[in-house]
Amino acid sequence: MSDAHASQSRTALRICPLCEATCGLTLTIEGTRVTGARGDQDDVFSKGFICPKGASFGELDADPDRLRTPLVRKDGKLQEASWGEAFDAIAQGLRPIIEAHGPDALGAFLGNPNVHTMAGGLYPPVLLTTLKIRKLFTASTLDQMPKHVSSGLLFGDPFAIPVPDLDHTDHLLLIGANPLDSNGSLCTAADFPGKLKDLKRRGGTLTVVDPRRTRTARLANRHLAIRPGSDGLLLAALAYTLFDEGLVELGDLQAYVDGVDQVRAQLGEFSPEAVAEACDLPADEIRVVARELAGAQTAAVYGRIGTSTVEFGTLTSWLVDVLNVLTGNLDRPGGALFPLSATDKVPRPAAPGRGFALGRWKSRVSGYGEVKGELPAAAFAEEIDTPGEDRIRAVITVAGNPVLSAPDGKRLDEALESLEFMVSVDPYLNETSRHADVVLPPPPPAQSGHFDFAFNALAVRNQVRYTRAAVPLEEGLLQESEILARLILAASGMHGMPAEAVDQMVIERSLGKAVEDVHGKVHGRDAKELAAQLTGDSTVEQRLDMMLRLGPYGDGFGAHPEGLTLTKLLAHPHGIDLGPLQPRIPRLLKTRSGKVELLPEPIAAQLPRLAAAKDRPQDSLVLIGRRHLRSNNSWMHNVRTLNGGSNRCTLQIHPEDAQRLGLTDGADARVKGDGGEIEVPVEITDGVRRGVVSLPHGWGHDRPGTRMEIARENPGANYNQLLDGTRLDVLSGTAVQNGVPVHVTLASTTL
Ligand SMILES: Nc1nc2c(c(=O)[nH]1)N[C@H]1C(S)=C(S)[C@@H](COP(=O)(O)OP(=O)(O)OC[C@H]3O[C@@H](n4cnc5c(=O)[nH]c(N)nc54)[C@H](O)[C@@H]3O)O[C@H]1N2
Ligand SMILES: Nc1nc2c(c(=O)[nH]1)N[C@H]1C(S)=C(S)[C@@H](COP(=O)(O)OP(=O)(O)OC[C@H]3O[C@@H](n4cnc5c(=O)[nH]c(N)nc54)[C@H](O)[C@@H]3O)O[C@H]1N2
Ligand code: SF4
Ligand SMILES: [Mo]
Repeated sequence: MSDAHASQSRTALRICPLCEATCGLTLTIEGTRVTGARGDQDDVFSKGFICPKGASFGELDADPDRLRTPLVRKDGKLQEASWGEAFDAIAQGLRPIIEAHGPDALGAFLGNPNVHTMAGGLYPPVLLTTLKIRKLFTASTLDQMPKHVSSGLLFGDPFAIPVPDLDHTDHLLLIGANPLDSNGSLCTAADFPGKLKDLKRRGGTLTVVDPRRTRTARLANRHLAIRPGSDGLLLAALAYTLFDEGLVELGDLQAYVDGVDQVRAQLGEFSPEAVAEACDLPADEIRVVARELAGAQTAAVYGRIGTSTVEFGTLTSWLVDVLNVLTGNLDRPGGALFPLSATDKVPRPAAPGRGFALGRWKSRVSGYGEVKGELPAAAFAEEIDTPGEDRIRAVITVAGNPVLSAPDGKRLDEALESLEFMVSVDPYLNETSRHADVVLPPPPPAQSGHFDFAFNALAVRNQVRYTRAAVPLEEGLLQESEILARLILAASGMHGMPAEAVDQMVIERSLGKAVEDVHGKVHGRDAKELAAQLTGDSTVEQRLDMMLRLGPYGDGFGAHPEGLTLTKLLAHPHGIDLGPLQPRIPRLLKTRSGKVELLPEPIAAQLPRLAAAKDRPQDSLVLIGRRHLRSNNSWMHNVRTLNGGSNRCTLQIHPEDAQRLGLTDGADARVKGDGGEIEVPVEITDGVRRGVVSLPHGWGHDRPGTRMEIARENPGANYNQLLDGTRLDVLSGTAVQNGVPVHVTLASTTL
C-alpha cells in the first residue's frame, strides 16, 4: 500500500449487527469502503472480541449482489426503478386492496434482522398499528416465542426474560444451545466462549444437554446427549428430584412466588426413573444433575433453540425458570437475572398488573390462537392460499426470508406468487423477495447508525452504546428508517407526506403519554417543551434521545441532570457501562397476583400431554438442526470467505445408523419428512447421538429468479422442506423444527 493510500485510511466504530453478541467493531475505511474490521478493545461491553462474521463485515458491506436501487415489477419482470416510482407503485398496489377488503387482506412477515437494525426496532410497531395488521407473522414463532409465553405467564410480561449471570455464576446448566458457534441468544454476551472458559477457570461447573457433542459440549464438565424433544421430561424430573430430596430452597424469592406446592403436586409423575427411557439418560445421572444444581453456591439454568422449537417448547421454557426459582437462583446475582436497559420503561412500584393473555383472536384457517399479537409463521402460507373472503391478498415482508426459514417453502413460494401485491424490504433479491412487486433495499450496514433496542434488554451486563454511520450514505440509497417511514405513509393513504412526519407523530404521542404517567420522570410537564429539547441529527436520533431521556437511566429532560441523553452517549463512543445486573423482583412483575405465578393454568393444562410423552414409542430416526460459526440463518451464504470448509449443508449421522442404512461418507442421502424430501451429502460422525441426524437450516439457494451468485454456487438443500407446518408447540404456535421424525435412504438406490 502506498503512503498516500495509507494516509487516506481512517477508522470508525460500528456495533456488529450480525448476531446477538453486539460486539463493538473498529472498521478500517478507505475512501467510503470498509477494508477491515477488528474488535474494539475499548468497547465497554465486548472489550475487543470479534468472530469470523464480524471480521467479514467489509466483504458483506461491499457485496456486489446487494441491490442498490428499488426494483418494481413491470410487465411481469422486476426492473430497476427510482424511489419515487417504487413508493407510487406501493400506494397504487396496496391501497385499493386494503380499501376494498379491509386490513385483514394484508399480511406482514417480519424477519430476524429487524432486531439487528435501528429501523427494525422503531418502525414495524408503527406499521402494524397504522395499518391495523392482525395477520402478523415473524421469526419469533420459528424461534423464541415459547420463552415469551412462559415469561408472560410466570411474570406477567412476555419481555421479562431472565439471563444467566455468566460472569458470576458457579454452575451453568445449558440446554439446547451452542454459544460457541451461535455466540449466544436471549443472552447477549460478547465473548460467550471466553465467559464459559472463565466460569471453569474460577472453579465453576458447566453441564451441557445436547444430542450433539457440540463445541460447547466439549467444554463441559458433564455432557448429557439427550434424545431430542425430551428436555421437558428431563427438566420435570430435575424439579421432581429437588422436591423428592428436600432440595427446594427459594431463599429471598419465597415471599414473591405463588404455586410452589401446586407445581410439586403436578410433577408427581415425572420421577427420573419414569423419564429415563424417554430421555435415554440414566435416572441416577438425572438425580446427580439435580443435586449439583441445588448444591452449587449459585447456579443458572439456560435453554435456547433446542428447548424452544420443539414439541413442548413452552413447557420446557417454563421449566427452565421453575428450576431457577426452586433453587433460589432467579433474580439473584450468580443466578438468572433480568437486565434493565437504557430504553426500558422506568420500573414502577410493585403492584398487581394485567397479566398475560393468549389466544385473544384466532387464525382464519386452522384456528390457531394469536400469541403476542402474532399468528404462527408456519400458518403463513395457508392464510394466503386457502380461498375465502378474509384471505391474505397482499404481503409486506421486512428482513425476512420465510421461503427458507419457515416450514414448507414450496407451498409458501406458490402462495406468495399468487398474491395480488407484495412488497419486500430487503437488500437481496432472494428466495422470498423474488416474489415481490416492489423490492426496497436498505443500505449496507456501514452506512447506518446502530443501537440495540432488543439486545441491551437481554445483556449479561447493563450497558448502553450507540454508533453513528461509519461512512456516508451512498448516492441513490435511502436509510432504512426513511424507507420504512415512506412505506408506512404510502400504504396507509398518506403517500407523499415527508418521512419525518412518522417520527414526529411518534414523538408527539410518546411525550404526550409520558407527561401523563404518574410514575414517569416527566409527569405534569409540557410535552411541546420537552419535544423542543430533543437533540440529534435526524428525527431517528431524536427518537433515540427521547427514549434514553425517559428511560431508567435518563436525565428526565433535566430532572436528573447527571442522567443519560443522546449527547452524553455520543460523548462516550465506546459505550457507557451501567453496572452488573441487579435483582428486579417484585417491581418487574405484572401478573394479576403481583407474584411469580409458578403454575399458570395454560401450563397446567398441558402437563398431562407431557406426561403421556414418557411412554410413547420412539421414532427410529429424528432430525435436529445446527448452526455453523460462519453462518447466519439464510442470508450470509453470499459472503465468500464465510463459505466452505466445515460450513457445509451435510447430513450428520452416527456411524452405526449410517451402517444400518447403508450410507457412506460423502454419498447423497435422500431425507423424507412430512413436508417433502431433499437430497444432501452424508457426513458420518459420532458427534451426533444414535437415532439422530443433523442438518443446518437456511440453505436451498437453487431457486430461479434470485440474485445471490455466490450462494447459488453452493446451494445446499432446504431443511424446512421436510416440515409441513402442522407440528407446532401448542401454547406458542412455534414450529417444531427439532426432533422431527424423518426417513433416510441412500439417494441412488431410490432413484
Ligand atoms: N429448520 C430450522 N429453521 C429455522 C431455524 C432453525 O434453527 N432450524 N432458526 C429459526 C430462527 S432462530 C430464525 S431467527 C429464523 C430466521 O429467519 P428469517 O427471519 O427469515 O431471517 P433470515 O433467514 O436471517 O433472513 C433475513 C432476511 O433479511 C435480509 N436482511 C439482512 N440485513 C437486512 C437489513 O439490514 N434490513 C433488511 N430490511 N433486511 C435485511 C436478508 O437479506 C434476508 O432476506 O429462521 C428460523 N428457521
Ligand atoms: N453462527 C451463527 N450464529 C447465529 C445464528 C446462525 O445462523 N449462525 N443464528 C442466530 C439466531 S437467529 C439464533 S436464534 C441463535 C440460536 O442460538 P443457539 O440456540 O445457541 O443455536 P443453535 O446452534 O441452534 O443451538 C441449538 C442446539 O440445540 C441442539 N438441539 C437440537 N434439538 C435439541 C433437543 O431436542 N434438545 C436439546 N437439549 N438440544 C437440542 C442442537 O444440536 C444445537 O446444538 O443463534 C444466533 N447466532
Ligand atoms: S460474535 Fe456476533 S456480534 Fe460479535 S463479531 Fe461475531 S457476529 Fe458480530
Ligand atoms: Mo433466531
